[in-house]
Amino acid sequence: MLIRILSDRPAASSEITPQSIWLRRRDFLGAGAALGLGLAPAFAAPSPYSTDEKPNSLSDITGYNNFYEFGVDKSDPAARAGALKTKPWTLRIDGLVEKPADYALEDFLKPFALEERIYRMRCVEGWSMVIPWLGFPLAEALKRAKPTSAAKYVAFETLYRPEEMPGTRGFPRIIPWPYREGLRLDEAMHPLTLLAAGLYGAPLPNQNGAPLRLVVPWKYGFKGVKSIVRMTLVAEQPQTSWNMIASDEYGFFANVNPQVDHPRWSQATERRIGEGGFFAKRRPTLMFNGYDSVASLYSGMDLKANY
Ligand SMILES: Nc1nc2c(c(=O)[nH]1)N[C@H]1C(S)=C(S)[C@@H](COP(=O)(O)O)O[C@H]1N2
Ligand SMILES: [Mo]
Repeated sequence: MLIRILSDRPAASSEITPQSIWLRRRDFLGAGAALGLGLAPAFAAPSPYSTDEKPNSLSDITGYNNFYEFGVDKSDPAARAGALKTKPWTLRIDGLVEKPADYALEDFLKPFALEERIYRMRCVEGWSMVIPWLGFPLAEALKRAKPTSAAKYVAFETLYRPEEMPGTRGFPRIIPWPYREGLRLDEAMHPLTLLAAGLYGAPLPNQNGAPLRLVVPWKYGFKGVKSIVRMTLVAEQPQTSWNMIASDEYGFFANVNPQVDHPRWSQATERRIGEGGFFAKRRPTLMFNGYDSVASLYSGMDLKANY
């Protein structure tokens, strides 16, 4: 399924308007599926989970990134993540599961059908984008690993390979590497939560977290751990990088919430990347980034205390 949808080459921002080609290809594949040609179902119909908002351009998505392993500027990942070697890639699933394993990434991906999901993404810094991911629900991968009844959370780790990651070599260390994130098991099992292997119909560019990254659209972007090498099922809430650095600014839940300000700025509005210039109007930020179906995960919880 992967090879059927993905060419071997990541989307490159140097290509001429690849997003317009992508839009035409989607029409074409949709028509093909309607004719019973058995084309990739991912493109047969828009996912009910997708937003109908216009996706950001490929150059915005691949040129304005946070990936601190490659530097703290938004342009650093595009300039420096080319050094990251993503083949071969091993993914470990361990902890409280019946089937712990080290997978070669190709083997890990084989059972899953990639689906296109166009998601709104909101960074804690106050900007947002719309990104056409290619991925599959994390729940499917977790079910295969068979979490035991003791598993309550999933802990994620990014690759830590200083030779290829200039942002990890300096002092002071910005982040206690490897970059770590976590989800409560019910959040991890929610159908909106994706493991993404691609965007705009092609494999993930390195700066977006190749070869596999997490996407949780109702949470601030920092929960979306990139270039994952390990997922561990655990009983206790795991440590997460931003929570370790500044727990008063970045909580474990990190649900998008316009009513809970960051201690240093308001979260009530956001700037959509690619929209107008300096005077472009900011948009109101929506509770759970507009993904209301997740509200039941938090019923009875004080979302001001659990930010
Ligand atoms: N390993 C790692 N993952 C990371 C980050 C990072 O610095 N390192 N930054 C996070 C933040 S703050 C955001 S907003 C998103 C950005 O993803 P994108 O560059 O694909 O838009 O990645 C998240 N995942
Ligand atoms: Mo972010």
